[in-house]
Amino acid sequence: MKVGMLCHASYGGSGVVAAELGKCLAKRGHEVHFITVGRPFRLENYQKNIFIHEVGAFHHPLFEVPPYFITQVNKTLEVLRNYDLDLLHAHYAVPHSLSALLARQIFGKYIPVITTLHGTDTSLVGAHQEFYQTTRYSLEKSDLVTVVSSFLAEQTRQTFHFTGELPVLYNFVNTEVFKPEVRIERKSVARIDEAILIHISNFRPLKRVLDVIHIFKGVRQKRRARLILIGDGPDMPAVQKLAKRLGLTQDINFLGQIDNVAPILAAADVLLYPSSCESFGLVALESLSCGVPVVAAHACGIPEVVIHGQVGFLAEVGDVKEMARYTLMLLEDNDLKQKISNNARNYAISQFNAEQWVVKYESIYKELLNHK
Ligand code: GMT
Repeated sequence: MKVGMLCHASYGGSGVVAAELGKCLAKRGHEVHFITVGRPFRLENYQKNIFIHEVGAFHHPLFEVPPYFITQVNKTLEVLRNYDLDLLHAHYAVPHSLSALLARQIFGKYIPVITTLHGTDTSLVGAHQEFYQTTRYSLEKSDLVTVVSSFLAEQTRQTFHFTGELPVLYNFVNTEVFKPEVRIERKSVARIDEAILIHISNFRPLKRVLDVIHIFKGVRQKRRARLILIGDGPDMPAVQKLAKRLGLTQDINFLGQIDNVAPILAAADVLLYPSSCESFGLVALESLSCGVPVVAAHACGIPEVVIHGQVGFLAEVGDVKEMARYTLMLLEDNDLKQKISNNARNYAISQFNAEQWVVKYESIYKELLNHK
């Protein structure tokens, strides 16, 4: 098959899922054409069967902001005309779903359009007044809409009064990249007597990185520990200020944006993931795949990924005391930590391995093409 994949290239789970799906499909012999602004960060190297078509930014004094939507439709149309694609797969509804539908209409020949919803496209962006009608329209007109969790299916039904099918295709992980064996030496990031806690996100308010600092404070009061923060974003200044106020700056490694997180993640003892909502929580899955237990909030789709008591622990959103207690429990009981860590790795391999979910995407594509 020849697949046109529309996705965001910036840091974020939806772009990661699109890139990983594209890589797996390409390995399975399909031709994958990414249509994005820039190179999705998980598409590092040249790979056979993968093509990247860059949506340019058109600057003109007349436009206060470059009209991204129109340039993306044009680029998609150009790819449709030159590469004889079989289908278009839009990751993240806004605006990719609508871009794919409009490009198909201008192309004048029917090919299936699949939209995969990732979470914020439904909950934050799509539901916003300015985007609501167009997002709803693009869901109604897509040939198939898939979601990354049951939580997101329910939320989409409620928000958009969507009555069509909404198959859940869980996100997946490359368990050969995210595995315990790739870990860096602990002593390269922490002192020998320090437990290592880690958090990775885009530091948006929804990620509650301030909670991470409070949880760390709770742990740090009881034992030596180091917090590794990966990523950057709007809450970074507040996080740095709080860390300073609590006297924790010396115990925190602020690493900023890092592309290849697996070796550092795998060296950690616990991932702290207190988001107020995650439709799925890809970072949590990557952590489980590395055999690193997750302490998270019981919110939205997170319990579908992090099974409480088996691969990590969940507490109510904002309950930093309980999250610190769970973290300490793991750090202080070696047998428990080892058991949860083994469970986590096995669970990621059996439930969320890339192969299993990519085959599902492939069969959905085939089904749509058979009904063409
Ligand atoms: O979480 C973000 O801010 C980024 C966002 C995205 O679209 O890239 O992540 C969403 O999609 C990921 C991949 O499907 C999910 O793992 C994240 O849970 C989801 N984020 C939210 O629902 C907040």
